[in-house]
Amino acid sequence: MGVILRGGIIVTAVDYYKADIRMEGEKVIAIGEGIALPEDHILDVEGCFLLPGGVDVHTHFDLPVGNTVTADDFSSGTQGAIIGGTTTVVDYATQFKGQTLKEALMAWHAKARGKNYTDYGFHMAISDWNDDIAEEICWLSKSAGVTSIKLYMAYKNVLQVNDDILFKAFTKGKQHGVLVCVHCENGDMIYNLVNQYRSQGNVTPYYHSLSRPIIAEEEAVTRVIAIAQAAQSQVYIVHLSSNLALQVVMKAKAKGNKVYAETCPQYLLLDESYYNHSFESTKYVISPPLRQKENQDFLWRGLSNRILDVVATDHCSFNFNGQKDAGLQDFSMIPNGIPGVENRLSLLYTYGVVPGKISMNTFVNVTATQPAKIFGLFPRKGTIAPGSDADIVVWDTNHTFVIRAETQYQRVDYTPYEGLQQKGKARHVFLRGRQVVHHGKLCDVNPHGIYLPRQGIR
Ligand code: DUC
Ligand code: ZN
Ligand code: ZN
Repeated sequence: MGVILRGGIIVTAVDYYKADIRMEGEKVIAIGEGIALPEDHILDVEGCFLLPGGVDVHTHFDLPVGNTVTADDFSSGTQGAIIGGTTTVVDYATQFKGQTLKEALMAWHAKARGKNYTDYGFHMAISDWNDDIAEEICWLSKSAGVTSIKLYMAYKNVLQVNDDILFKAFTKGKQHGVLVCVHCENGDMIYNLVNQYRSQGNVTPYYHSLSRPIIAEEEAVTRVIAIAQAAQSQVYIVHLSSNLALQVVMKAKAKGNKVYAETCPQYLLLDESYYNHSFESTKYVISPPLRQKENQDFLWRGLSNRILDVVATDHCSFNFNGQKDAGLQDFSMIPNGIPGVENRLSLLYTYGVVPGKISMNTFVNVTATQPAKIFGLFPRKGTIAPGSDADIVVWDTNHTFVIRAETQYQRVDYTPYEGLQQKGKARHVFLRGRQVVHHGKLCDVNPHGIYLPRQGIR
C-alpha cells in the first residue's frame, strides 16, 4: 500500500507545479495525475505546498561547552526540528583536545544513537589539529561518511587555528573530498578587545558585540578565501552575519572562487539593539554577534540572488536561567549560542516569502536543496523526485501562530523569537514515508531517524 498526497503544489528549488505524490516504503515512487493504486491511502492536501523536508546543516546538540552542556540533546533538538519541517540535521560532532577524530565521532554516535526524530549526519569540528589528526581525514571521509570538517579562526587559546593549519586542512580536504567549513572571525582582534573592555570594567553583554566588530569578520572571510584559493580548495563559510563579509563572498564568487556561504535566521531578523546592559540580553549572545539592522536587507538580497547558499540555524541552546547567567559578571563567560532549529522554515517563510523578499523556489533552495547538495546528501535528500527519500512537508500557508517558549518542543527555557507572529506551518511531515507530524503535533513518540553517511565533495 502506498500513500497519495493529493491536490498540493509541489515546490522544489526549480519547479512549482500542481501534482499528486505517491510514496511507498521510504521513497517517492511517482509524481503526476492518476497515479493512485486501488489500495493506496489518499491524503487530501488541497491548497498546501508540498516541500522537500528541510535540511539544517548547522546544529549543536548535546555539546559540552566550558562546564556546561547545551540544553537540547538529540531527542529534544530533533523533535523541534521535525515539528518545524526539518527532516535532516547535520550536527557538529566535536573533537576535544587530546582526542582522535575516531574517538570524537564514536562519542557523537553514542550521544545520538536511538534518539533522533530526524535523519542525521555529522560534520567534525576540530579543536586539536596535528599531523596524526590530518591523517585521520581520509578515514573520516572514506569509512565514516563524514565529509566535512570545521575549523575556527576565533576563540584564541581554545579553538582558534592559524593560517598554516587552515592551509593544511584545505589541502587535506581537497585530497579526500572533504569540505572545510570555517568560523570566520579574527580571534586575535577579538581577544585584545575583550581584554580591553574587561580591564576597563565594561563587563555587561553590551560589550560582547563591541568586542566582535564586523571588521573581524570581514578580515577573516577575506583571509580564508585567499588561503583556500592558494590551496586550490573549496571553502564553506558558516554563519555569515554582515554586509561587508557578504561583499567579500560576492566578489570571490564573481572571480570564480569555489566559496559557499551560510547565514542564519538570527542575522536576517534580529539586530544589535538586543544588546544592552541587562541580563536579558545574554539571551542573544552569539558569535558573530547580531549586527546593525541595515545588514539585514543585504543578507536577504544575498539569498535571493543566490550569493548566500544556505540558511541554517546554528542551533546551540543554553537556558537563560542556569546557563546564560554564567556571564552575569563577565560577558566573555556567557555561553555563546541560541536555539532556532524549530523555527527556521516558518521564520523564513513569514519574513522572506510572504513579503516577497525571496521566492518559494529560493526558500526551498536555501533550506533544503543547497544544503543537501553541498554536503553530499542530494538527491536522496533536498528535493521531491521519484527515487528520493519520501521526506515531505505539507506546508499550510494559512496557518498562523505565535512563537512561544512555553509551547515549543525545543527543551530550552526561552526563544529569541518570543512573540513573533508566524504565517505558514508544517501541517504534516513525512520522514522516509512515515508520517511523524500530524496537524502540527508529533504523532509518533518513537524516534525513527537514521544516521546518514555522506558522499565526498568533488
Ligand atoms: N560558532 C558556532 O558555529 N556555533 C556556536 C558558537 C560559535 O561560535
Ligand atoms: Zn561559529
Ligand atoms: Zn555553530
